[in-house]
Amino acid sequence: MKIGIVCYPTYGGSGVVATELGKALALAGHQVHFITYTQPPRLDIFSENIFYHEVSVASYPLFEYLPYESALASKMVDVTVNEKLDLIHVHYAIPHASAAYLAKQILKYKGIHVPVITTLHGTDITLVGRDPSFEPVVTFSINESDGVTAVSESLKNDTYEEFEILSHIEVIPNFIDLNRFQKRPHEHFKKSLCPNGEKLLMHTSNFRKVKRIEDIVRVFALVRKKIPAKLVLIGDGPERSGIEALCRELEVQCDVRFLGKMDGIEEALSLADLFLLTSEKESFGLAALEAMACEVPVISSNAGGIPEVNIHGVTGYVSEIGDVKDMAANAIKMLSEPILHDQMKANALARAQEFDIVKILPLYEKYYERITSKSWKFPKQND
Ligand code: GMT
Repeated sequence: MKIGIVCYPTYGGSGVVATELGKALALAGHQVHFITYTQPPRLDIFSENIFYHEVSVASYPLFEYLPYESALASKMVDVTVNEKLDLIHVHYAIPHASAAYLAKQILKYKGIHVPVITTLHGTDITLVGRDPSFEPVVTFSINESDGVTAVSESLKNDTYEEFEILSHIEVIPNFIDLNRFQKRPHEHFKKSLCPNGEKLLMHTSNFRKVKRIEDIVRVFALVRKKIPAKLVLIGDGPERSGIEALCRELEVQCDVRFLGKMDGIEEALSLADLFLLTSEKESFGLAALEAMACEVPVISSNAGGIPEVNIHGVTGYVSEIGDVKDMAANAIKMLSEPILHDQMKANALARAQEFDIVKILPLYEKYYERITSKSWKFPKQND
């Protein structure tokens, strides 16, 4: 199949899922055309089946806001016509689903029909998409997609609750490449971070408000009162300077390391004794799954789809959003009972294996077949 993938070329989240999906599809023999405004960070391989088409927006003094959506729709038209795409798969509804709708209408006039699949990832529904400045367009473009998937049951339910959706939403969970994400014990690195055998707590994210990173620091401060521990925070974003200030206020700054944005995150995750994810919104929690694949149990909130990934009492513990005391108590319990900790590490890995890309890829392929076969096709002009 010839598949166009539209996504945000960002570290983490929907961009990573889209990129990894495209790479796996290419490996399975499909031809994959990425359409984004810059090369996605994880599109770091050479493959004869992977193509990259950059969207550039011409600037003009009149444009206070660059019309990215129009440029994206034009690029989708161009790639569909010239590469004869069978399908366009857009990740994150805003503005990809509406740009795809526009591209589809333009292609119709050229006698070409290309089905569009929209994958909902989270904040496109639970946060940004609900805003009145986007809601009508999001609702319309979801309903006009030929296929719609959500990355968790929770996100599917939120979508039906928040929007007037007339179409079926298929849940296809996020996945993990277990060849890449596996425990790689580098004890000398651990020793440099935790020279006196301290326990290592870790978090990775884009440091946005929804992640409630202040809760992570507060949990850590409580844990550190009982157990010698260090905290490593990976990633960067708008909340970082406030979090640095909080570390100083709680007098834990000497035990907290900020590592910034990292490639090869699995190397760092492998060192952790525990992963923290305290978000107030999280449609899935890919970061937690990546940690679990590296045999790291998770202390998390119960936001959105997190409990579908982190099983309470099995792969870690789940607490109410903001219940810092409960999260800290669970972390202390886990870290002070070696048998329990070891069991949870093994359970975390076993749970992660259920999301192995090898198991999830065929779900996408079957879904693609279903959507393309039900779509009526215009005869292609140059075939
Ligand atoms: O977590 C973020 O803020 C990034 C965001 C994105 O859209 O890139 O991530 C969302 O999609 C990920 C991949 O499907 C999910 O694992 C995250 O849970 C989801 N984030 C939120 O719902 C806040």
